[in-house]
Amino acid sequence: TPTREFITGLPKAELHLHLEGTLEPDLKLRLADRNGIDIGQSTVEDVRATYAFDSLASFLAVYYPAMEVLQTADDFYELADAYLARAAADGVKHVEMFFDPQAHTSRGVPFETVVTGYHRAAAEAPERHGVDAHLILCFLRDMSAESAAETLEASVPFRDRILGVGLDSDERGNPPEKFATVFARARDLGYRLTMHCDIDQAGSIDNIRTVLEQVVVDRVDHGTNVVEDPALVEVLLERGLGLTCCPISNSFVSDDMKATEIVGLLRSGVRVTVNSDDPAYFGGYVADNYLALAEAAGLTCEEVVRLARNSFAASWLGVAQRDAYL
Ligand code: ES4
Ligand code: ZN
Repeated sequence: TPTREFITGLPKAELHLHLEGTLEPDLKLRLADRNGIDIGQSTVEDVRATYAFDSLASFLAVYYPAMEVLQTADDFYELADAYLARAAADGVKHVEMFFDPQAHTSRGVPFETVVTGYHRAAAEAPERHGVDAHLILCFLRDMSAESAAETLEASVPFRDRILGVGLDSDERGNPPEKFATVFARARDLGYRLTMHCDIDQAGSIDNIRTVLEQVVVDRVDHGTNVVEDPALVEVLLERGLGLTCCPISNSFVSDDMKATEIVGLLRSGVRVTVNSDDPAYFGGYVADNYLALAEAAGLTCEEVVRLARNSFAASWLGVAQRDAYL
């Protein structure tokens, strides 16, 4: 069985990581202090005690208010730089990181401030951490399609700093087709497309069908419920489409890691990848996620190598760069 050292030593790409989900309690306290914001907790233990969830809704109820401590471009820079240092320690060589501009613009922080800070960290990452880093703009699906459209237009002056767009937050009642027009426009702007089809959310198999057949995307975030429909698994196989699975996150928002489903898909040849989602909140960075899945499902070293290779194959690196890792 693969050890932590074996997993850390494998070059990996991380493709499902929310920058706002990397806010560790110590940085949260430091930013709150620097910006004069009372968050109601004063020690790392107190903050960590608020990071206890048993559903997506209970997680999001802690996640969004915590972002108040992020105010300046330097704050966003420090958050992303700290994550990139941590990812490098796990053997991550390439990362495509989600960020939620509407969670900041809706409380008065300009779009430009967010992108400037995050992009500076991404641009410095090859030299500082040996990591190639890119940004994916996520729309909050529980906000309106009009708000997503405005956010997309706000991104246009920064489009050379953004690799693609995604869709996150509360999936219930907010299916992919709500954003069909916005995603069509994003494709025209040259962005790559991905969407969350979360674990066990109401209608998630219907939403997976929609993103394969109607609002067609270049990757699917989570998507593990696809096991419910073998015909859709066939579509994933035909297209070589990547799934960005997050085992430890699953165990918080669902009843378990979904190891059987994830590994079943891997063994059927689906381009399954392993990622950390919101590591500061769910308590595991990417190597922890590989290790948890390997232990739960009895993965061989060869299968762990396949997961790592899949992460580059499912990335949006150019073909030449990608092949250097495969
Ligand atoms: C998220 Cl676990 C999860 N699901 C949906 N949206 C999210 N944003 C950050 N983490
Ligand atoms: Zn996610």
